[in-house]
Amino acid sequence: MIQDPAASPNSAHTTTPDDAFTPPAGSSLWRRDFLLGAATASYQIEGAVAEDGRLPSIWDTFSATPGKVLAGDTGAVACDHYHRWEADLDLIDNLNFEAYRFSIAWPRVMDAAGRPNAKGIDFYKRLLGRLKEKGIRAFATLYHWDLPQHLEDRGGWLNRDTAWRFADYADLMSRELAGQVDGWMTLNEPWCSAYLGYGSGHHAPGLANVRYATQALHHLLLGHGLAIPALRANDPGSAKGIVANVGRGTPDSPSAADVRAAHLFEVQHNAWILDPLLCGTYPQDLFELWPGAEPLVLNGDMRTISAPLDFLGINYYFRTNVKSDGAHGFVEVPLDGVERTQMGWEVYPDGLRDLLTGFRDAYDNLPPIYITENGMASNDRVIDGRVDDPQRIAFLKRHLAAVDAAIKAGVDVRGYFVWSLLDNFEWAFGYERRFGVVHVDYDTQKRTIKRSAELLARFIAERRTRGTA
Ligand code: IFM
Repeated sequence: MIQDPAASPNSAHTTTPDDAFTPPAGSSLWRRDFLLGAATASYQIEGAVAEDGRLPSIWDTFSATPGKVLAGDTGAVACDHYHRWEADLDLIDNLNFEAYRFSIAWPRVMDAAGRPNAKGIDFYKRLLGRLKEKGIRAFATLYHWDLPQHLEDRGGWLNRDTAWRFADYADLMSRELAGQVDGWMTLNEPWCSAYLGYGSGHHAPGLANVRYATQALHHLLLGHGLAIPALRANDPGSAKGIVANVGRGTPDSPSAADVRAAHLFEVQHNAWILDPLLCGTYPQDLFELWPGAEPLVLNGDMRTISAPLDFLGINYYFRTNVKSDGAHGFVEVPLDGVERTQMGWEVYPDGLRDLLTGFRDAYDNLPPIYITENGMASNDRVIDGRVDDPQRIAFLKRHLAAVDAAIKAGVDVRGYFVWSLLDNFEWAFGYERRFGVVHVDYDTQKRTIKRSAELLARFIAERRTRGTA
């Protein structure tokens, strides 16, 4: 159902030329086949962590550990989406989003012996059924960081066996949900799972050793590579991909040392993930930064990891300005006088365009791309029943323009998902940071559509009538 929330009788807003979302004529965003959607993740929104047979995940354990998450917040209730999913899907529909990216909670759908948990699986069947009825395309991520705790107890991603357990899980889900998913995404941001989870300790499971990070990443990617053939066999009609968070690194000065530092930053954030997936090798420069941290790689692993993809999901948020650390690495030099978000992240849309064109040049076999996450946190408040979020409106417009620029430069970008549909549990930052285009009052669970969502919805509706083929 196409609706224009900005024009609803309850809306106090009128669209002004300044905040209207409308891209210029000639923008590829007018193409009706360029998907516009919203994204979420299970642990960040579902709550209901002990219901219907769900097992504990590493994030339940980590967030219950004092000092790990701001204000001691946990995902125990989150947005209570497990109980409110129908209303949330109505919201997606009313906002005219054409696609919904969500993740499946592994600990909800399998027991500790690897057997299916029918109640948990049914939740996702109902969700997918309703999306289909509404004509909203479904993009399902299999792993958005909520590893079952019982697998962590056996070494988690440091244990090679976890890759096979992940493949079993992918096999089960693609048999159960075949025909209902438009796009499968194996892993969300393996960089974060490996580096933040096992290298720096800022995320679950909270281990801090760079050698753990490279080994964990190898096993994550191996799990991805083992899952792809299962997804292809069980659900041939869907597209299969993976989601990488990517970072733009810029040199603090034109000196060769700083230019090299920026290169190393991007090796550590981007090539570490994309080279094995797209070329079947790890970038050797990485081990200049992290001497002695080469993972144990067995015969055939790299071939498995570099299985062909139907698409690549790219998550982009900010850039990092760096200089040489005087040895083999880089250090961040925060820039003064630049616009930042509630996260302290610099607003830098050109970084998205530059990374996309750079990947196109670096990888002959770059698959079609979806921007699977982009958005920003701001300290949004409900005032007189409405939420104005002008910084987000400008942010989204400028990043969508950067996507258009990349498309015009020849990069095959097929769609864009705003992060996030709802304010939600922002990992180590708890509920303080608000990324949603819909505000959530965590005391009452009331959802309030922010101005950015109204304007996006209005544009999508307009595109359905005035868009190009
Ligand atoms: O909230 C996260 C999401 O889970 C993964 N990508 C980045 C977002 C904002 O930090």
